[in-house]
Amino acid sequence: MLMNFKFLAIYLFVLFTTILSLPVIADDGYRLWQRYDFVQDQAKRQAYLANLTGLVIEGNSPTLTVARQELVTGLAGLLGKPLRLTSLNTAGVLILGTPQNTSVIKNLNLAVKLTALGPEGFLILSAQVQGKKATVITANSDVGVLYGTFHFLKLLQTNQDITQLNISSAPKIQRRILNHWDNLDRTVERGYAGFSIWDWHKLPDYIDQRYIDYARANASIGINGTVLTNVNANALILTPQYLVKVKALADAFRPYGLKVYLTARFSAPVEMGGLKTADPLDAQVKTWWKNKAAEIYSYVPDFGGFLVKANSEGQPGPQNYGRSHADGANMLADAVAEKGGIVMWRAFVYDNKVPDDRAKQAYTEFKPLDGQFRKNVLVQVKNGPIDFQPREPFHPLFGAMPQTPLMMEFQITQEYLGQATNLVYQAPLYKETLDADTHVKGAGSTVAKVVDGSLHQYELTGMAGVANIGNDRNWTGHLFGQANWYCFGRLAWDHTLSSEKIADEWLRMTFTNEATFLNPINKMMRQSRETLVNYMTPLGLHHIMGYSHHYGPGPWIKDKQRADWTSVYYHKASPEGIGFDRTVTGSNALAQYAPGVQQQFGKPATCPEEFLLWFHHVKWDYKVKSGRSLWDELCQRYYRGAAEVGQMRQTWQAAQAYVDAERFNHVKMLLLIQEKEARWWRDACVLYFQTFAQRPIPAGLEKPSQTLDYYVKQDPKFVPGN
Ligand code: BDP
Repeated sequence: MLMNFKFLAIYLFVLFTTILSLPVIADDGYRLWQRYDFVQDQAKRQAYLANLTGLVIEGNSPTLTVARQELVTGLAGLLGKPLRLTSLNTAGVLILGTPQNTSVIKNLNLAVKLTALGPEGFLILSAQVQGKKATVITANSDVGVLYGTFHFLKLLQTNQDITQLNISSAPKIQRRILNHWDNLDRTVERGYAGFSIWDWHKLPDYIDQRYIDYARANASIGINGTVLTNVNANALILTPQYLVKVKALADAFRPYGLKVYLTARFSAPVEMGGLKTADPLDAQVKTWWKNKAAEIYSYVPDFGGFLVKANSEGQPGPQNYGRSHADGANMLADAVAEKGGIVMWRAFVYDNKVPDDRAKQAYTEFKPLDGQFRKNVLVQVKNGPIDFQPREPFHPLFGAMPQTPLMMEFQITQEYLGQATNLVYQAPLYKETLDADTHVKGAGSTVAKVVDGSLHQYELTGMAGVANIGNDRNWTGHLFGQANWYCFGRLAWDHTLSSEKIADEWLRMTFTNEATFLNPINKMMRQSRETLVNYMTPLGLHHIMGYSHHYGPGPWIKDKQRADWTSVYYHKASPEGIGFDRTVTGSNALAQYAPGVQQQFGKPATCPEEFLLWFHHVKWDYKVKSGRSLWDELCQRYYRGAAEVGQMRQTWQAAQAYVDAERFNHVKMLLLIQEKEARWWRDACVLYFQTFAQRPIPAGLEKPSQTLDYYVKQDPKFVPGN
């Protein structure tokens, strides 16, 4: 009997480790980068085991409890052996806690190191503790310890050495927040990964495991806030019926350091409160919001605050009552200030009735308000002045509001980047904006320094990413969309990380540590955004996509209810040339930038070619840097972009041996769709612009298979997210 038992145990162990070590079992991508698969390299695994003989943890807060759970599950998967709680008498233990809750950590005298790390930073150290070798994960707060725990697990997931650790890490930006554009009926504005993950109908009683896994994933990359609802807001979320559901989510997220925020519909006092006005200077309105805030805090004591889209694209706002954005923001800020809440007031405003270049309007409205906002207001600015295009120059507000903390808004969901059928790794896009030089305090005044507060000594700092998450099994529709969620979090934590490093981490954790897989796929990811720019909007073109749903090409879009929602408004193609003159001879949007930027972008010869048609209207035979005419160059780029998607398919095909069949085929099929879409963009745009340029497609480039008329008549129905 005993023998049988032993045999069974060995059998189960072998079965377990074999299953864990199989590289090609099917996988639907649900586990994201938190797979914790068995470490294949035996020497590495042995070294890890020797340094992980047990876990010492004294604190038992909800946050430390989830940190312990994560370590136990993670290490069981990675090492095939459970991690036991132990005492300090053994060598090779892992010690987790803060100096406040763990006496041995207190005795290590880390105060100086810890002070520098602020409330969320962490230390991971190889140390001698009571004469024995140990690894210590510590911080000033439990959430810092949790962040350190995830970092430590990542070291194992990415096969790093853990014997000589001396890691200290702290976020450069305070508020690292996902913006969900999720509606209460579970549709997601510009969402391409199914329906909303918030199942409002079953909340508050049903806590889907997904909510926990969502919080775990966010904590693992340092995201500490989530706005649950669409910026095109519904006031219903502020009713008790929904606040009790919000509370349930907030409770589930709290151990992971993830705060909940809501969007505030500016007209809520009228719609729900029965008031005659929502005028921010009206005493009754102020009281209504104060009471509403107090009510929210009674459900969610650590509620983060409001995100507001006002007087933009038809949303109500203070201007309806002749008041300014500052009046509106301050009124809400006063309502949440007492409990430490903030207001994130969006600068995404433009008006069709204003006869000025749309790219100028946010600056025109907000710059004069600098210094007029309350201390707990952040103005949230999109990365570029139009709208999340494949490429835009940085928004001119960055650097222009020294007395108002500006928060970055990136779009993780790929509204204008091929939605969920295109593989586009966005770290290079985010980095391009963050590294851009505003020149406002001389060279080196990067956007990143504005956003992290170091340029203007902002007290509040933040970065928002419009989420690409839905209830698809793999969360993001396209498996590689996970890399964009991942890189957003990593860059919000530390904007100095390189796109390559972040992709390397993500690939190792998501797929494998094999160099023969990593090198080509990392390269493919880093190139993918430039590839997309080439087949969609090369040389500074922008906003030429399909109408309303924004899917596929639509450079011919004109005569719509709003000029600034058409394509011809932006490309201005004519028989002479193409491009939007934003210099002094045109809209002079360029004047909103510092002189250093103006000098560079002001002349076609010195303007970086990627922004040429953003700032200049250029003749078709203008000679670009390659020596080609503008027309020839435009064609070459469109063709290059589409051809590169073909190369991406080959690169992926060559990686087959390293990926399980399910995920391999998922990406493979999507790359085929992407290639078709890239050719569609290429052919439609080249044929359309040719009607103005009146020049042949350069020799050697294959002719489009269809006529322009064919492409114009394409009318995709029921595009998701619209
Ligand atoms: C645009 C989207 C629209 C959003 C808007 C915004 O098309 O759905 O509501 O941005 O950011 O890009 O408010």
